Amino acid sequence: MKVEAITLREIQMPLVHFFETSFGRTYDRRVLLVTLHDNGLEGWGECVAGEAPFYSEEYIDGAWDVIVRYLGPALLGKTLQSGREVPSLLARVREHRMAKGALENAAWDAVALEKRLPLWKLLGGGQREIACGVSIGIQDSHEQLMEKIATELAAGYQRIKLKVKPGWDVDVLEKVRVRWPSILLSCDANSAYTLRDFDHLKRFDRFKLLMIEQPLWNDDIYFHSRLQKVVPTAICLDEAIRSSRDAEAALDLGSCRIINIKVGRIGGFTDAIAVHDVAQRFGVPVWCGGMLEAGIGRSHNVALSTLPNFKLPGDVSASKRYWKEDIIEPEVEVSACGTITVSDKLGRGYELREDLIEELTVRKETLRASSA
Ligand code: OSB
Ligand code: MG
Repeated sequence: MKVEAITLREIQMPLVHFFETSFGRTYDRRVLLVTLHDNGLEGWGECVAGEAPFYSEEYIDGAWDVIVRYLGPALLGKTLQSGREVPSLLARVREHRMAKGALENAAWDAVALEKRLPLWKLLGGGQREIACGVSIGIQDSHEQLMEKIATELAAGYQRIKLKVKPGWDVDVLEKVRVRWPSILLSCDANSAYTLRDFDHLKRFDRFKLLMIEQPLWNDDIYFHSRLQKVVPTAICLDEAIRSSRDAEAALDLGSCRIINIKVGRIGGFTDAIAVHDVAQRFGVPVWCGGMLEAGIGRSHNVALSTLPNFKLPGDVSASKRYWKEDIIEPEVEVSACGTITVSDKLGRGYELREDLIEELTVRKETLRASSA
């Protein structure tokens, strides 16, 4: 495809229920969508940067700005045979991985249509059923949390992940384990603990968790290796793994025994696949994380999850858990046994509801190749 123009748009979507992590509560999402245009051909990408720089340093307004000023101009006018060509075109800009990932994934989305292939096939995937878990945020009360867990288990989800932080951890996990002794259960701290908490984290062992996700600093690999040496529960890294080099360092050091792959955090499909491959080489399973995505990001996560080393249930769940109406048709749906069936359709496999997208749009800007 030739990148003749790039459209950025911000859509605003209220969450069905607020989502709270150790770094804060979100009620409404502001989602940046990008479109690459080549005549009639369009590729769409979703930037997973949050509203504020609390999960990582990226946030929607920063992503918008860096795309308009630097990343967009670096792609405009270029002819691409593959999404794999995008990272090197954007490499001059340091970091800004979520912004880069949105553009790169839009290129893959377009190339899949151009080549008349399902995106999952183009990515090298093959699993036709994706195992789904859910991530359940911190609630106002234990009762509310227990009710949510019961609802998600009844819906069929295969793994429950609880957000934890100091003060919302051992008591909560204890209660959940007493009521559901044998469910697949994990927790995610989003960097809420420090070196002083090693003994505290050791106490999580009795809850037989599948993993403890990112207990220490967002940018740390070394101290997680010290922690993993003394904590029997498997540690999973999320925030700290931004590249295949990070994955290799973490696995060499023994910092984790599981990796959460988020394509936005790593900066696009090419490098997400590279992380997947490193983990596979080490015999370490990966799973697909989520960033409260709308339908485009969600469908891209489904496609990525078809790669062979996605061996644990991901945080890729049904659209309706987050949105009254998603921007894709059909919405992402999860079966009663907690799986998503992967579509055979071309591209991302889900049509866009362009009227709804237009209705939700609060700003829009189109960048064009300067006619030379
Ligand atoms: O750490 O996995 C995380 C949402 C926002 C920021 C960070 C995280 C999350 C989630 C949501 O856990 C998972 C989902 O999209 O369902
Ligand atoms: Mg996480």
